[in-house]
Amino acid sequence: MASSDVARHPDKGTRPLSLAGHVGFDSLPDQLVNKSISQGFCFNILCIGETGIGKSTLMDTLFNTNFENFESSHFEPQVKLRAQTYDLQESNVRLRLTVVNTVGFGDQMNKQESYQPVVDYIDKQFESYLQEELKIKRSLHNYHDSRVHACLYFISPSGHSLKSLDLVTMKKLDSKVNIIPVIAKADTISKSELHKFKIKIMSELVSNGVQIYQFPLDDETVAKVNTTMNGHLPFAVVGSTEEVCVGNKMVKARQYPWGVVQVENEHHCDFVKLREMLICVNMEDLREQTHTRHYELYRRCKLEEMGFKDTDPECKPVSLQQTYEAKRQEFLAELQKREDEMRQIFVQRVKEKEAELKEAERELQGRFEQLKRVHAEQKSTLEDKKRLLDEDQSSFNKRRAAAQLLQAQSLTVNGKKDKDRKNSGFM
Ligand SMILES: Nc1nc2c(ncn2[C@@H]2O[C@H](COP(=O)(O)OP(=O)(O)OP(=O)(O)O)[C@@H](O)[C@H]2O)c(=O)[nH]1
Ligand SMILES: [Mg+2]
Repeated sequence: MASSDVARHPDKGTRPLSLAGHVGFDSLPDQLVNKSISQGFCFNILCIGETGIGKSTLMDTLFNTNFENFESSHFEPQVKLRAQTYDLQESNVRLRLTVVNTVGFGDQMNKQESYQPVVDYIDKQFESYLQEELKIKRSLHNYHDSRVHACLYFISPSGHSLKSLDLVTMKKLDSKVNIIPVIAKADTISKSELHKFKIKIMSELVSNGVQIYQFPLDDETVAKVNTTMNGHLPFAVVGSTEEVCVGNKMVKARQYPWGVVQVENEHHCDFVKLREMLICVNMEDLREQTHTRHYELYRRCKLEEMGFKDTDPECKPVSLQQTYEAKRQEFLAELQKREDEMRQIFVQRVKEKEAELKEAERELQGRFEQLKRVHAEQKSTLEDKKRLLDEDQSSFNKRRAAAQLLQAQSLTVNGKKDKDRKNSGFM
């Protein structure tokens, strides 16, 4: 082999080699196409827009069918999302399409939280995918991917400016989904007004830092058309499933007393541009951007929230195993710390309780001592009283005995006197 043939690749240590004959791996792109066709595709569109702005009509017009449509009332207490999935087929390509519609968007008096259900819906689909990816037994090949690939944001054809609800919602969503803004019911606005309105919308989006989806320019086969189409954003669309006879052809159109607005006529509106860009040219890029940009961001934030990192503080690479082990140690240390704290709290409580009990015991002892003292004092008082009583009694007894003696003596004396008197009488 010539030395020029074995020149090493400067970065990866690989070297280009030429083949002496046909091998067959040039069929890889065809294999990929065949596999994709047999697997089928999936695409999910989210339509955000006020009630009755023309979301369902545009979807029906875009996919040339009649999806299940539910007319919403203007009295929904809060914004909801309704998703419906359909299996479509065009020649031998199967497409599982999910259309998600906002219900009650912009109908509440307080619109501050109107974007939240939309954000939650998008995050929920990312979360489901992440959970599937993190499973031990993954089945991503037959997983129904419900992540939103494209968000059609319907702007009311006021001709004035974007509403603050539009700006806030798009700002909240631009890092989560590919936003394609469209001016709805563009047949209700004059051509010159529409031109100014488009410029106004784009400048408002730029000044508010809202990142809308840009048709990609990296694939040179579509770079030219995508560059042109980026300049037409936001697309001014008209939807209709009604067929009207124009010339000798039946076309989708909206018929008015003064004329006919043809949906697919590029002089009348941008419907064809939207269909081309969304379905024919960039559907795969929308799917890819969803996976590589928006989902990746969600995944990264979620894993970082969970404590996973690619590098340590010294910027050295850290494996999942190391992160897991570090987290486990951190968790165990935290657990130990909590256990120690709880033990300390327990000991402290026991000490406090013991002190409380001792205090109560001391109090009781004090009261008991006092009662004992009172009791002793009362006892000695009573004993004093008893002694006095006894003394009184004994002196009384003495006096009584003396009185009795006196009495007895006086009786004896009187008796003798009587006897003497009697004796003297006889004499
Ligand atoms: N002038 C005009 N009217 C339209 C257009 N698209 C839809 N409409 C009309 O607007 C009304 C509401 O259209 P829908 O497609 O049901 O609107 P929606 O946004 O799906 O409504 P909800 O699902 O109830 O929120 C219907 O009467 C449509 O015929 C349009 O491009 N131009
Ligand atoms: Mg609808």
